Amino acid sequence: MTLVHSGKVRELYAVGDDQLLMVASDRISAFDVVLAEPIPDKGRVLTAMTVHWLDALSDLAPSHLLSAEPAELPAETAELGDVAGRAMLVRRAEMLPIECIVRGYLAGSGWKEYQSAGTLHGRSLPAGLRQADRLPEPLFTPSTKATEGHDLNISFDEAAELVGKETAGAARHLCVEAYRRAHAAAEAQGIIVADTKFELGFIDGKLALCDEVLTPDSSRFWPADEWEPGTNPPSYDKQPVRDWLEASGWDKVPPPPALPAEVVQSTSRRYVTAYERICSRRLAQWYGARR
Ligand code: PZK
Repeated sequence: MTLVHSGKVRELYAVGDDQLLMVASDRISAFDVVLAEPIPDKGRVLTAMTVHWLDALSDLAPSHLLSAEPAELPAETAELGDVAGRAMLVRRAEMLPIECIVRGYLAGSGWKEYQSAGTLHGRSLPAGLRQADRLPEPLFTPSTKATEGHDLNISFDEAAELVGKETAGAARHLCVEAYRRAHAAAEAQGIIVADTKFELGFIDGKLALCDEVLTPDSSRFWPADEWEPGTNPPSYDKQPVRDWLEASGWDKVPPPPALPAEVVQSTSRRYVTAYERICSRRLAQWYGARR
C-alpha cells in the first residue's frame, strides 16, 4: 500500500483517491523517543476509543470514519500483516491547518505560560491558580502544525486568519462541546481528561472530526484519585514507562534502555483499563482480540 504519512507511532496509507487507512501501532513514545518494546493492545485501545467517541459524538459532528471492521477493509490491507482492531478506513478530508486543542486544566505549556504571564493563550486567567488546577471553563487553545515536534500556540484571531472566522468559530464550538462530554464521561469513571487535541477537516463541505479522537495519545488522562493541584499529576497511561525510565538513570539521549516485561505489562493494562472505564466497554469485545 502507498504510505502517505508516517507518524512516530502510526501510519496512514492511501486507498484509492478519496480514502485512507489509518493504522495505530503498539509503539509508545516517552520523553520524545519511540521505545523498542511494543505495548500489547495499545493500537487496539486507541482505535476502539476513537471509534467509540466518533459514534458518541455523531450527533455533534460528522466524522471521517468509514469502518474499523476487518471484513470491510480493502483487500490490500493484508499486505500490512495483522492489523485487526487497529486499522480504520476513513474518508480523505481537506484538513484544517490548525490543531484544535481544548484545555480544562492548567498543565503542560498552558501552565508554563500562566506562570510567566498570568495568561493562557494570551487570555488572562484568575490569579493564584496552581499547576493542574481546573480552569473556570474549558478553553479552545489552537496551535499551528509544526512539521516536527512542537507546535506554536496561536490566538483565536490568528486561527480565524488561517481558516476563516466562521470555520474557526464552528471548530471552537464543536471541540469545546466534545471535550465537555468526554470529560464528564471519564470523570464519572475516575479519570480526568485534562486536555485534548482534535484534528478537523472538511468532508462534503461539512466540518468533520478526523484523526484519532480523545485517546491517551491525543489527550492528557489523569487518575482522578491522584489529581492534586500544585503537583504535576501522573499520566494515567504512560506513567509506569516514565517512572521506570527516570529511575533507570537514562540521560534522555537515544537510544533508551529496554523496558522490563513487567513495565510493558503494567502499561498495557493501564491502556486497556482507560478504554474500559472511559468507554464502558470491554476491549475483548473489540476486533482483533486473541481468542
Ligand atoms: C491526515 N494526518 C495525521 C499523520 C497518521 C495520521 N481524514 C483525513 N484526510 C486527510 N488527511 C488526514 C486525515 C485524517 N485523519 C491525518 N495527516 C493527514 C497523521 C501520520 C500518521 F496515521
